[in-house]
Amino acid sequence: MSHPLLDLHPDVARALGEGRPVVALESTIVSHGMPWPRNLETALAVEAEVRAHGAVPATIAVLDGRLKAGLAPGEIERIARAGPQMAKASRRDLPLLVSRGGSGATTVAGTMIVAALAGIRVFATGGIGGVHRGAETSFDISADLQELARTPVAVVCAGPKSILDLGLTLEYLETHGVPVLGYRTDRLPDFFSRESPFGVDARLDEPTDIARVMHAQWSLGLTGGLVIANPVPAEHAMPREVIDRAITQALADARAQGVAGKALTPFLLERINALTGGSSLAANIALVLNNARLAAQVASAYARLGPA
Ligand code: PSU
Ligand code: MN
Repeated sequence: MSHPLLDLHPDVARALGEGRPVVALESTIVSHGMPWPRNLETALAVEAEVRAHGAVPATIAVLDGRLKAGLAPGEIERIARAGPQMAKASRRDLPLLVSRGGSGATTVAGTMIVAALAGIRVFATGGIGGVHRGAETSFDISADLQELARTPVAVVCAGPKSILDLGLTLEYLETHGVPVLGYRTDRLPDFFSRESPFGVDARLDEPTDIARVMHAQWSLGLTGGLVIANPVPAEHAMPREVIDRAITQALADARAQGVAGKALTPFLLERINALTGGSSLAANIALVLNNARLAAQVASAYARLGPA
């Protein structure tokens, strides 16, 4: 699909025109989710993983006022080098960046919006935003959830990170009619570990089964997205006590320093990386690659089903 504010990378435009599989990738994970230079290495490796599994990667961002679906390596490097200096672009930030000619790295919500404009239906990331712990007083609920409620893109992730309130996140998704599908699991993975105390709506064991649910959802005119929860590979899962201790400490630090709003999630991610001495970074990289692979398989299966 073309839009006057959107630039499609030529490879992405060609694949979409020919009905071949494309996988959207977010850029906040590059700017705010990982430190330089591992962020650049990972972003390039994730693109390669998508290609190796038969799909075309479309990393999404806003650069100099233009929405971009598919970046050149130099553009990914620009975002990676800028790190947290780059604006974090969710739904409410897009109009400001576009009107000012600004640049921003897109969150899950921002990426879904641009992917949908481009006609891309599958998106791979690490973890989604959700309902924060204490949201009953802070009202901090990620715009990612509202986007999943309204925008037709399937998001492959390793589950919501347990910095969030997983139970409330699932309640929100249920209220808004967003299916939460477990890939080869009955339990909701919580990013660093393969299982949380919560279940998923359905377990699906093959990418084709997932593609069929997407196709049915959109054929029915149900316009929102889906969560495809793919557990971290077993060899990279982190011991529950280690990660719980880091999360408790990170949340206490955020409270003590009065961190809130859009700064909260990046602050918690960075603190957890620091407190776990880099082992959480290794897990993060492994699970993003794992999600890129599944997303490429789902996009391929979805492309075979034809338009919904
Ligand atoms: N959770 C993670 N890793 C991430 C993010 C969340 O485990 O990188 C990023 C994603 O870009 C997500 C955003 O869309 O944080 C959510 O931010 P907020 O809670 O401010 O909506
Ligand atoms: Mn928030």
